Amino acid sequence: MHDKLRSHNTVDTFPLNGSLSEGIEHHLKKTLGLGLRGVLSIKDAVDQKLYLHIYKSLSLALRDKIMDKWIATNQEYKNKEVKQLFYLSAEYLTGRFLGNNLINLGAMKQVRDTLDSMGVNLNEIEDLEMDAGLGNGGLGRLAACFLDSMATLQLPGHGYGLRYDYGIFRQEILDGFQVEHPDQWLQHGNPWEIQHEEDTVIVKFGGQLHRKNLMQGKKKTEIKGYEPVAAVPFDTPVIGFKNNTVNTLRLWSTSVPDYNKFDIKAFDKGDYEQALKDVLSHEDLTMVSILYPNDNHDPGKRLRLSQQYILVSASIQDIIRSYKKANNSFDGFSQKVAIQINDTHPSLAVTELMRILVDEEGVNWDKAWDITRKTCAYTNHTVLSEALEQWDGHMMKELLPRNFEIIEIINHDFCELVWEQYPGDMERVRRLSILENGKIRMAHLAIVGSHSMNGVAELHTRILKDQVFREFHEMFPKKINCKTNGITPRRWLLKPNPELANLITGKIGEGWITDLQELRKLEKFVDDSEFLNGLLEIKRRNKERLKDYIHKHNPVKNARGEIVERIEVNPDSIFDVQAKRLHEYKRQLMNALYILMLYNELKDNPSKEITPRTFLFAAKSAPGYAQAKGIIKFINILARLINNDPDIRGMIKVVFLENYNVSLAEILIPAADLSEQISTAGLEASGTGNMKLALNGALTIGTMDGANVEMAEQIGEENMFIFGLNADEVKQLKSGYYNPEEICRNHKDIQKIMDQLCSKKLTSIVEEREVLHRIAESLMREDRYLILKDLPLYKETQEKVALLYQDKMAWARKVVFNIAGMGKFSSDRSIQQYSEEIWNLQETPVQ
Ligand code: 26Q
Repeated sequence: MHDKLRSHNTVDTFPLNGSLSEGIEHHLKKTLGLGLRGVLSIKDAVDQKLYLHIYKSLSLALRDKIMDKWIATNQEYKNKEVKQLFYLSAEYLTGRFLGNNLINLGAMKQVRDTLDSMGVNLNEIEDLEMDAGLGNGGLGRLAACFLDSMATLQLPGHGYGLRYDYGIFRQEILDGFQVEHPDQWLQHGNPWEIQHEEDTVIVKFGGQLHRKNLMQGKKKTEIKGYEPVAAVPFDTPVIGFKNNTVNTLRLWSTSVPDYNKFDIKAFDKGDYEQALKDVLSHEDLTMVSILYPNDNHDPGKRLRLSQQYILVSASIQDIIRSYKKANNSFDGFSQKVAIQINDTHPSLAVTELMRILVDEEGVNWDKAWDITRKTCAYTNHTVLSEALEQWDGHMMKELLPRNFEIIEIINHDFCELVWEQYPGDMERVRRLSILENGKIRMAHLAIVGSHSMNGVAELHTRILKDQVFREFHEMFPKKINCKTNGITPRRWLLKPNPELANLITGKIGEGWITDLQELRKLEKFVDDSEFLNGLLEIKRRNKERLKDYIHKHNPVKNARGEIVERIEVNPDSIFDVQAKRLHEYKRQLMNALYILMLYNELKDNPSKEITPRTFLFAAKSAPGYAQAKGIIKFINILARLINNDPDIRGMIKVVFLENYNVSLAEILIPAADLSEQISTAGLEASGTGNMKLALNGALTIGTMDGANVEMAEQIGEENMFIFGLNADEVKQLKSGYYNPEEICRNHKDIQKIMDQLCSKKLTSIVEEREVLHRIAESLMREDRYLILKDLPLYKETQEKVALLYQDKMAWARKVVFNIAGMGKFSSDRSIQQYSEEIWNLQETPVQ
């Protein structure tokens, strides 16, 4: 294996010395009890091949080492009485902890050497850890990057979330179809978390409201006959990069789950409710907790509402409990506490904070409302209407009677305000109202209950202001603001691409790791051929590492799961990567259709020479999203057709990488030459994979959408492959006339692929023909995402990509401008802006 690729040489700063071995041995012998079977040293564990135990005891030993910093950080925040930020998110897609913690602790080399001296390879130990996949995609990974940046910037900021028993499903591709398996990430225990039973809180569901009369005509509301659910917190340390800060990610668990009750067969069909309903009571239902595998789609399920309320109620209770330890009035609450609501999933934070302040702490309504709005801020991540959460009013009233009542009061007051500002405009009141048609529009609640709503890129924020929430913007012109997303350079360059990190550090020093704008200095070296060759060689080695991974871990499997074939890819070909959740608006289908067109050209011209290319797809589809699953099947039909056709002479290859997750991303992204960011303009709020790929030296082919627009500003449009309709043109076309059949009439190559999809040419299997037919039909009937419209320009642009790749040095020069332009897209910059413009935190170094 390419060991060099995974070691790195930034200077270690954390004193571990011999004490680390002692720590590991202590945990092997005593914590894990292996002393009883004769394991008295690490060597003994190695001899007995107890690698999982080595992983666990190493992690526990490291956790012991950071404990003092963790305690000191808490003390510092308490003593200085600094304002603290609590990031509320239903998702944290953190991936593995061990490698990342070693990097941030500055202990990677020592640990690698210590283990090497005992004949243990750290990489193999790292691979034993399960990913913490407590998120779907971009939103969850963003939350994880933000935690890393807050700790690195020495800001008092913590995460609250849910400790799902099952994270995002494990995906298998069998006979080209996606099959889902439950993700048992906790099956071997989790050495990074600490359970705090003493901080258990009770979350109340259902019940009846009772009014008590107090003095001076005041009333108090109490809930009686509710169903209590105990939420137990588990804390995970969030370690800053080579500083003393250790913040906390606190995840709530509601379960002593009975795994036997969980029907795994029904789970496979993607039907969570059914999987659980028959066998579990409502009480149990809220106890086994599962991540909903939908991204950008809200199925409106009751169980999901329960989860969201557990997150919100437990977290707000916890925040208030610790606030009260240091304060005896709520007057200064918003000077000490900030709450960031990550999409609308935790937007009940608004009503829960109101409920506790008013009902339990006796604060009067107007004052509580003032505190709530000054404390809360909301981030929007989507403009897709099917993703905007709306809860059924009856469901909410039954499950959360007091929170529902509070929504009614807030809405009443808010509608009155609208009416005052726009007298007589009843239609406007209706459009802005939180409650409409028996539904609660959670985004409206979040906007009204916060002092800030931010978009995640400039274009996205423009669309929020001018279109989706135009009338809110009119009423509160200062509320909507932009915080362009970013990624942490520690996990997305330093850790997964150590050779590139070293090459960069050799040129400009290691300042870039915590100040990514330093990368701009690389522009000086665009004519330095040694540097350019270095970039190309490193990319080549990263591609070989991916080639080995694919050969070993990504074989073609039949319906029974038997291996049919091992896949060989050509590292001299362009590695063309589209890795993201599968969604129609992201247009994986456009990429696939282009591949079919290219295949046709090669079949028509058997002697044609092209730039060899490997098309790599990685994507999970929501289990219930039939069209997306059909596209996965289509890509795999293409792969079978093309990879086995001798006429193609290996010039193009199609590979679907199964089970895309953070750990696979860390192998895939450093190996990419070309990054596919081809969403229908206006629909991808930001994207963050675009940033990760460019930072690792891939060139982008993309539309002017999300953060691509700002990347083009930083990198120079001439150093990217931008094509297609822009957001304004999409809007215009959608409101006017568009006939996809016309595109077919004018483009013979497109007409041909549509015919193929509807004919028997691509496959002889009936079930597969139906999949292809459905795809063709959706394109011809509506083509909602304007795939056929953009396809001709996409094809033209892909031809430019192929041409440029022939000139290695010209390609490498563009790579330099891409990496050099990525400074803006550090999550450190995003967090600095959140801190200064929304949260008002103070940098708080720990001694
Ligand atoms: C909602 C209701 C019920 C069940 C599930 C959901 C749900 C869950 C996850 C809805 C949406 C999500 C995730 C959305 C998401 O990841 N959005 C992405 O956020 C990124 C970070 O800001 C952006 O870069 C992407 O553009 C955006 O698509």
